[in-house]
Amino acid sequence: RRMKVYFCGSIRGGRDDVLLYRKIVEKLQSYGTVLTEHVSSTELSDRGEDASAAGDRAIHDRDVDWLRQSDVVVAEVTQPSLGVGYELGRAVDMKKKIFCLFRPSSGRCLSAMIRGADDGGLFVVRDYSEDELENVLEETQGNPTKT
Ligand code: 6K6
Repeated sequence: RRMKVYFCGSIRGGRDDVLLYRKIVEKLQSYGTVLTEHVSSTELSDRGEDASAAGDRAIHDRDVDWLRQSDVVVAEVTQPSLGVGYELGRAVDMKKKIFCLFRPSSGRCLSAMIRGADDGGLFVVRDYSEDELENVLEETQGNPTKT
């Protein structure tokens, strides 16, 4: 069975990093099924709207359901997003394996509630720069399950 990856990235929190999300999702797709491909859609604005205007409750319920089904959660947390923070909190409660990727070069300081959640086990925060992306994503594959 192919591994299911839940990718988190900012939508209404701001779309500045969408091209990076695209690269991450493309790489993750070589490891397994990415349930949340739309997060990296360049069609999706920061209002989180595209042609399929699903209501917010439907989005929330579907995403929580996907989160439950996922084997691993990968979040790009440089652009602050309430939705991503919420997903990570829910994922901790579900005891999922979580990788948070943060770029210090942004000049931002990551929330203590994310940085401080790193337990060196299920929840890992990884600082990286864009040129390290490939290697960092490989680290999210505990045991290589490449296609
Ligand atoms: C409709 C069709 C495609 O996208 C939409 C509308 N918006 C969302 N669709 C799916 N997931 C969403 C949507 N808005 C937020 N999320 C989830 O929350 C994603 O999984 C992101 O990781 C996260 C972003 O939260 P905000 O607070 O930055 O929007």
